[in-house]
Amino acid sequence: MTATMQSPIRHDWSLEEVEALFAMSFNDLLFQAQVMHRQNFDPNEVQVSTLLSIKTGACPEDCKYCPQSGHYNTGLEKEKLLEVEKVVNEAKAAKEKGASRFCMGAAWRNPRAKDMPYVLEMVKQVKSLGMETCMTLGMLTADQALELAGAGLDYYNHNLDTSENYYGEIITTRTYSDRLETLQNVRDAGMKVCCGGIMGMGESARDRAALLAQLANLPSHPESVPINMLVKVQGTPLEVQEDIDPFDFIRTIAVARILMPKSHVRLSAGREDMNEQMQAMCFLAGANSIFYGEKLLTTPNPEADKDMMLFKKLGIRPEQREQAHSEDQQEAYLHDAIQAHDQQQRMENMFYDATKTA
Ligand code: SAM
Ligand code: DTB
Ligand code: SF4
Repeated sequence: MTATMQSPIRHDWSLEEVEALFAMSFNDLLFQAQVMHRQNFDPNEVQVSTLLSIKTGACPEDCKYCPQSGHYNTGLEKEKLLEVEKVVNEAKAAKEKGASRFCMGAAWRNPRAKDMPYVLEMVKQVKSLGMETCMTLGMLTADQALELAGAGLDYYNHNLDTSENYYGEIITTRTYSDRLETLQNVRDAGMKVCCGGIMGMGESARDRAALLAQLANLPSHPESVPINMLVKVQGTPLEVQEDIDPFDFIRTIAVARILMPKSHVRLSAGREDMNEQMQAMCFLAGANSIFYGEKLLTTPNPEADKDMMLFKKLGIRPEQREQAHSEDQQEAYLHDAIQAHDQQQRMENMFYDATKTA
């Protein structure tokens, strides 16, 4: 495929156009998504991130899907903000198991001023391990976003979760525009955006199309687009929600790939309830990132060994960290430049220059 044949990056998708993609025959849609995927990525590489809950439960928000909301009784044990050292040890363990990005999540509406020094220190220390860093802490002011970016945070995760229309059915304690404002603050601070949603919350096909259109029509596409399948947790209002049809979930991944060709599309929460064949179809549809490690924030995720076995069966490799390459390259260039400079100095010292006066 030559570069000239690549489809342009668009930010002007109409809802009807996105619905038309969803309405394609399954095979045609998957083929189109796979072609798009191959134009932009190595189809056999998947990025792996590990998640850690740095502050668990007792959240003041009322997100109907969430086991951590203080509004519902899910039997979850609450935990205060973890110590920096504990977080860094978890990050080291994740790195040893092959994760290239470490994502830290807190059950907050937003971080308080007194929390900021601790989270900034976490970012600095995890980053110094050579990992990419990601945080999801709720809403951010412009100043907080700048502080996190200053500490070296690479990604900020803040999901739109569903369409603007359906949003009020799921969350009442903050608005869709609050979410868009945080996303803008993250962008303005120069961080990469991780933003997606949850499928299977009782939303319509039109809601799914509207969420993807909203993401694709942001001024810049999120670099990372998590597509979560609802994890039904006992005690939450969505505990009894009917399952999403697996083909509708795979279609959502494929449409996300087509709308946001250069973004990593993450096959996010819900993999515990998917068999290997379904996950393989999600990769075929263009998913190229997963959460890796036996726990998401509070709910189970497939064991790391099981994921490595699946990768082996499918001939998939974990994606290496981009920045690490460029940092190594930079170091190599610097080393070469210093050597060349030294060599020149030595040469200059060997010859007497008659044109120079003492
Ligand atoms: N409190 C912060 C916030 O809401 O922005 C950060 C943590 S919150 C748990 C991060 C995301 O996890 C949510 O936006 C939602 O998309 C996802 N999530 C939470 N519970 C989930 C569930 N039961 N199933 C699938 N995704 C879930
Ligand atoms: C995202 O989109 N999914 C992750 C991450 N961003 C923070 C969280 C999934 C949470 C699933 C429920 C739990 O484990 O508590
Ligand atoms: Fe709180 Fe985030 Fe859960 Fe909503 S999704 S209840 S904000 S932890």
